[in-house]
Amino acid sequence: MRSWTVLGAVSLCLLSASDVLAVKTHDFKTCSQSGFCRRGRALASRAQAAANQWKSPYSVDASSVSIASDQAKFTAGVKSSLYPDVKFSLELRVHEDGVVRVRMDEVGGLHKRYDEAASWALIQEPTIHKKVKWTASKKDVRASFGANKEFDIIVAYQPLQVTLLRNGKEQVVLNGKGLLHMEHFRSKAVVMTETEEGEPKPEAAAEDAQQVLAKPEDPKAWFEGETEDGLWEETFGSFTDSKPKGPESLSIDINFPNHGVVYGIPQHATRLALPTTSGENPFFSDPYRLYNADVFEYIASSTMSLYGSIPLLHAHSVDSTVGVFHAVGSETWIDVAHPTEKSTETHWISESGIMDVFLLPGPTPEDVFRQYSRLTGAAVLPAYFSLGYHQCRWNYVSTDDVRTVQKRFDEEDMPVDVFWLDIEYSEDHKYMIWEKKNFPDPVDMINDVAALGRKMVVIVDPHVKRTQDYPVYKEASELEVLVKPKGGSGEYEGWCWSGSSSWIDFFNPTSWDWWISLFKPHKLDNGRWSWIDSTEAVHIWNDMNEPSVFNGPEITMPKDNIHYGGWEHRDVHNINGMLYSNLTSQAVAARSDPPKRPFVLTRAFYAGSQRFGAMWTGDNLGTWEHMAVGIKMVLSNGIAGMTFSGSDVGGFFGNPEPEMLVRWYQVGVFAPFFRAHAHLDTKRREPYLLDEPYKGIVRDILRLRYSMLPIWYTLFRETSVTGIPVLRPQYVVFPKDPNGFDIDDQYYIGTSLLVKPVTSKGATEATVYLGEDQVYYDYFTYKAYRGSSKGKNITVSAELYQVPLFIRGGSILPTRERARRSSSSMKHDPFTLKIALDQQSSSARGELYLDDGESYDHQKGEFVWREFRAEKPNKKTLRITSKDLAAEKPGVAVEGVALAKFDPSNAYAKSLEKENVRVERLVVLGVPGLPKSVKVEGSSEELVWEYIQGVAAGESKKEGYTSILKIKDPKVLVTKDWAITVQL
Ligand code: NBV
Repeated sequence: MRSWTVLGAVSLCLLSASDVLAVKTHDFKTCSQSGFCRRGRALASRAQAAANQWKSPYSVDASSVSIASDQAKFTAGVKSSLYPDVKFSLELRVHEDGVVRVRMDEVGGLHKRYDEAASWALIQEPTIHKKVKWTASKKDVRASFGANKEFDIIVAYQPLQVTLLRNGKEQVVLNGKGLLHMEHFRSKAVVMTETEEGEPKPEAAAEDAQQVLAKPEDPKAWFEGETEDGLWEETFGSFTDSKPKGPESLSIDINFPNHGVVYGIPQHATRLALPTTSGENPFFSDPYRLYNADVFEYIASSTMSLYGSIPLLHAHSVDSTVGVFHAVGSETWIDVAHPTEKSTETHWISESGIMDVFLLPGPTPEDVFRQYSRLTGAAVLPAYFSLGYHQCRWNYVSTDDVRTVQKRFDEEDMPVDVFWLDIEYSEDHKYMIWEKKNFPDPVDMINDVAALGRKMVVIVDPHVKRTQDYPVYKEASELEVLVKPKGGSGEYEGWCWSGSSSWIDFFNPTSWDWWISLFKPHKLDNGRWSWIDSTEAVHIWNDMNEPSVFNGPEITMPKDNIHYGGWEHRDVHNINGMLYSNLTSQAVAARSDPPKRPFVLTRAFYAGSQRFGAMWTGDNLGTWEHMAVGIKMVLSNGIAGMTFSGSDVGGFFGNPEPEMLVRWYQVGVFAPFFRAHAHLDTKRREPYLLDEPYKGIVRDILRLRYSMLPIWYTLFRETSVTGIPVLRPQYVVFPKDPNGFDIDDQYYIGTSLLVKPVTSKGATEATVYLGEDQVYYDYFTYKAYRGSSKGKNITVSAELYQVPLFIRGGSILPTRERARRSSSSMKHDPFTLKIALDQQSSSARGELYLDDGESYDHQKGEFVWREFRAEKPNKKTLRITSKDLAAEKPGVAVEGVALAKFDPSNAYAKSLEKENVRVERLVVLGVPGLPKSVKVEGSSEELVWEYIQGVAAGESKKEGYTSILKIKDPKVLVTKDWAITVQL
């Protein structure tokens, strides 16, 4: 193993990646190697050992409680009995939607704690409830809220404890176990000795000597321990963190006495329902760590940090779902325990920052999603092309290579929307500067790709090569917008792909307009550099933004580096990467006038990153285990807002055998972000290189994706308004079915499609859980399966060419079935409606949302939003209708704006009408008998239809091939209201 520190001036690109990048778990801290985590856990162990004797030293000063008369907010002073001179402030607010915000800070301390995490995560300052009133008594202050006053929030004074209840039942309890500890700022005690001449001098302590903190009988000893532990300096490997402000960690227990499962706090490679890390026989020995990190060859089951961090947890039970969001940007560790099957205890330990906890009261998963997205924003409505298939590898090595890959896709009739360029397109890894030898004609290449309606995505990493001939560095240096080293002067220098590098400090507002202008594909008036040899068809990939620093501690930036405002990197580490994708997405949008929707892929993320684009799960391995865990990670990212998420198809490392590659495509096709990618050292594996039958299977998978684009896009409209993720785990769709709480290898796309990708070698069958008494139709064969109200497993065939995908009875899905080369060529294609009748009522419902897919005109009302229904008004009639949803719900149609009125004949809708965009086929599944006639209402003409006899939806005991009614070309427009009547 070669260590980064000995690389010196050797340019990293001279070495092969596998040669230099043997980073393993020992490059990253465990809790016991991190001072504040160790202290936090030690405090928890002392509390546990002391059992009932343990008492939190923190209490609310009753005389200081101040209640705002006109709004649901109160403030109070908090004291710790251990440090009577130290002052803390507490503030509670109830928001309009019932979210409770709890903030605690140290006041008048030696330094200020970092309190800006929420300002980066939140979309706006939440509105405080006007009607909720706090009432204070001698022992607590409390308020009731909710439609029926079902929620109570109680702040007990002595000790400080915050409890949220619903209908008298405890939902969330803060500091119920007494682990709250906000380490106040203090001066370092200097132990003095004497020089030989008798002069006083500070004692030189041995590197790891522990200072006595308190005598055993001192109450500080039982709370904080007897010895100082890593308060003032910390060494890990060859790195020393100088901790100039000393200890400032924050720990708090957040418990859910009535919720037995927790989900969220991505990103970790583990199951969706988080396994325990403490209590009896914990599954993992370390807490879940949130510290954005570039972990090479990450482990498929671990609590180790990965590239992104979202401090949002869902706690779930059959009765309710609640959420906790802690707006903290520093390294955070979270222990999870289940003292009983029906309860959960969590312990959050953060290195710095204030306590800024949001309690999301639910009580359904959907409510929690809405509450969280009102805080941090919903996922952006993506550019339509970005939902297509993305072809990437490290690297397509020349402009001609890109052209050939495009040609091969077309020759093999494989649809694709985007070709990607990894770091080797750039000269010496100076991003945006083309390497001239192999990329002599970049604009021609981009135009060749764009001529066929496709796009390119090009990587722009955040490390900036420190050389004056790189305009990005030169200008950043002149503007003084680079991150500073410890002490706060000069430019921080570290190593990355570009050799000696610096990093732009996006916390510095001076960097913002400048960064945005760099991406303009034309010359700038101010004489500064801009990317003129690029075009609007280029979108951006932000990698390495944890940030990854090859010679830094834990492959990232030293914590004592300094950002704008004098904040240390430790305070903002987890937020840092989000600012990069935020600014990049603004830059990509601003290239055109009026702006167009940008596509930016980010590796690092934080709460709120969903507003700026997509993410992927980083450098996975080409193993079955990684394939399987990728699904769980994508689900987990989704419930924490990052719904536009996917994993590298094929696995980044390794050379998957054809069977594995096929299965990996079957996983990727059902992820919101669908991209194949591969490491520099791997063999080429573009899908057209496969032999038959694999090639044909993958072609069908790619075509399946394209046929389903309307479904994905319609779901993205919903998520961009409600925050409800596109992929929904079993517990989200069936929150009251405990059998589904642990299920994370199958999931729903929206609420209409159930998928169970196959992730094991040699599989020929799969078991699928149906959590309701409903009919499920095989998407491909239309075979009907029946669930049960108690839940039921069915076994289905899953040969290599098959992937278990079901349409849930009661749904209508719009698809576009004509095979095309890319999404842009499908714009005016007709639709097929797949109508899956419900078992009980033989009815069905679905939606279709469409807009131009690239501009922001949808925010001005340029779109089409339809509702399709199938209903049986009487035994003899089945009526299928299309109606305008947007006119009915103008205020909730699209993200960002509340349209007062919707014009159904807006210019976009007219353009579809002009092109005669219609429904060309309806496939009705489960029809209860041979129809007598099928007509469009208002017309006497009998439509062309075909009926295949089989099991009807309502024959609840029967499985097997379903009855199908195929209606051919009814010539009904997608923009118009219409009805088709089937006489039975
Ligand atoms: O830019 C090279 C790679 C990229 O292909 C990959 O997707 C990223 O996750 N990058 C990491 C840097 C080096 C990985 C060994």
